[in-house]
Amino acid sequence: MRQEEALKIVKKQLTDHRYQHTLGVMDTAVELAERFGADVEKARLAAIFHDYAKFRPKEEMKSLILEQNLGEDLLHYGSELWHAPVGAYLVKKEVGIDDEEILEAIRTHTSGRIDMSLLEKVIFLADYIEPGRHFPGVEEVRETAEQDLDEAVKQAIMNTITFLMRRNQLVYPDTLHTYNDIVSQQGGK
Ligand code: DGI
Ligand code: FE
Ligand code: FE
Repeated sequence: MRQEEALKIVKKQLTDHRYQHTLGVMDTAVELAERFGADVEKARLAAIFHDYAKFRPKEEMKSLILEQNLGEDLLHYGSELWHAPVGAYLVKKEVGIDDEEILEAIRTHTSGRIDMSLLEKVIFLADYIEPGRHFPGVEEVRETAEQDLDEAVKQAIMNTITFLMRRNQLVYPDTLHTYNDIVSQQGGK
């Protein structure tokens, strides 16, 4: 699918602010894919559709998670997590994208997971560092992303876990697994 067609489809699902974020994620994902050798066209499409389900009503997302077996355990954690797996499901069903690597990158873009592919890391990181993001610590992650993809993903996930803990929010196990997986690959114990 071409960029213009994909953007036209996703624009209808999003607020203007979220559409601008999506454009930022797209440009950043393309840049990261080029830098680290991921498939640029897959990165572009995954980025365009990563937040496709962001504005679906919670009840709809809940029903889809249960009926389509998207991971019932998600319902015990923050609803902010739900749009990622629901997005992967709807992008396949409503948009007709059936590339499993793209769908998986959409599915894991919020929490990450163990053994993330290069494409998944690119999308996860692009979502965190796109130019419209202004979290504390994002500038350090942007600098790390100039050279070390895994280290940048680790820094982003550390920031997210810290943010959640400070707000007394539950940390989804996959979020912790992402952190542990990278640290153990780096030789940590
Ligand atoms: O959809 P975006 O805002 O672009 O970004 P995102 O998909 O990374 O979602 C960010 C939100 O997800 C933010 O409110 C924090 C939340 N989140 C990320 N990991 C976890 C989480 N919420 C909970 N409860 N647990 C997590 O592990
Ligand atoms: Fe998201
Ligand atoms: Fe996003």
